[in-house]
Amino acid sequence: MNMEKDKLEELKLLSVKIRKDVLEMLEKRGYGHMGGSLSIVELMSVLYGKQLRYDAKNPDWEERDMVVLSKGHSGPAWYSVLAEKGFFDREWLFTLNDGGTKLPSHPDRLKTPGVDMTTGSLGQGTSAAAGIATGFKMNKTDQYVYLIVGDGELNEGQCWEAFQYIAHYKLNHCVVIIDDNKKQLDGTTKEVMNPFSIENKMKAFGFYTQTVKGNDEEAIDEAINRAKNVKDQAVCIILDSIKGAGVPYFEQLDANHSVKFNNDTIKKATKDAIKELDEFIKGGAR
Ligand SMILES: Cc1ncc(C[n+]2csc(CCOP(=O)(O)OP(=O)(O)O)c2C)c(N)n1
Ligand SMILES: [Mg+2]
Repeated sequence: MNMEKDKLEELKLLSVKIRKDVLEMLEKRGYGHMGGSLSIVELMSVLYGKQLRYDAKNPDWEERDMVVLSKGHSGPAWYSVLAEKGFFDREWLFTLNDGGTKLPSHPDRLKTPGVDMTTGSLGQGTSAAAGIATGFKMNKTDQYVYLIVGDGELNEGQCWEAFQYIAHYKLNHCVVIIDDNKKQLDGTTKEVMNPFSIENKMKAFGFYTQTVKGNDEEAIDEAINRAKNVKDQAVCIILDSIKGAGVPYFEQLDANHSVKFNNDTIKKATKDAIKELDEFIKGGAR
C-alpha cells in the first residue's frame, strides 16, 4: 500500500530541511563531508519521520530503536534530523566540529543525544550493530537497529565478517542499509576497488536483499516495510543513491566527498541551493 499523501509530503519537507541544514552547517564550518551526507537525506527523513521508535525527550528510552551510522563521516545529515525532531537545540548544528562541540564531525555516543554508537572508523559500526541486534534477540524485544553502511566502506573486511554473522543468526531486526552512491573518498567505487554486484554478494551471504531508489522517500519506506515482514532471514536494503543528491552542483562535482568552501563558485552554488530549499520550506510541501 502506498504511503498517505500527507505523510509523504511531510517526509519530503523534512528531507528539504535536512538538506538545507547540511549545506548551512558545512558552509559555516568552511569544509566537510558533503556527498555522503546528502546521499542519505531521504533515508534519515523516512527513519525519523516514520519508521523509528524513539522519544526525543528521553533519548535513552530502553525500548527505542537504534541507528548505527557506520559511515560516520555523514554525521551532519544525522545531526540535522535529530535537531529537527527535538533531540537537542538547533543552535548546536552550527557548532559542528568546533572545539568542545557536542557535534563532532563523526558521531560520538557520549556527546550527542540520540547517537547510540560512536563511528567513523569505517567497518566497525557493522559489528556494533550485529552486537546490538544480538542483544535485542536475547532479550526477546521487538526493537530494531538500522545499520547504515557506505558502498566504499564495504572495502573493509570487517563488514563481511559481520554480515556473515548477521545472516547466520538470522538477525532480521538489524536492517542493513547500504548507501550505494557509487563513489568513495577519491574516486568511483569501481575504480578504487570494484565491488561488482553488491546485490548478488548480499544474496549469496544469505540476505533477503532489495535494491531501491535511494533518494526516494516512498521507495525507502516500502523497502523497510517489506524488510520488517521477513521472517527467519537477515535483511538488506541497497540504496541506489546519488552522492551529493539533491544539489545539482554537488551531484556533478567530481570531488564531492569532502569539500572546501574556498572559492566563489562553490559559495554561490551553495547560497543558491539554500535559497531554493528555503523557498520550498516557506511554501510548505508541494
Ligand atoms: C578504517 C577507515 N579507513 C579510511 C577512512 C577514511 N575514509 C573516510 S570516508 C572514506 C570513503 C568512504 O566511502 P563510502 O563508504 O562510499 O562513503 P560515502 O560515499 O557514503 O561518503 C574513507 C576511505 C576511515 N574513515 N576509516
Ligand atoms: Mg559511497
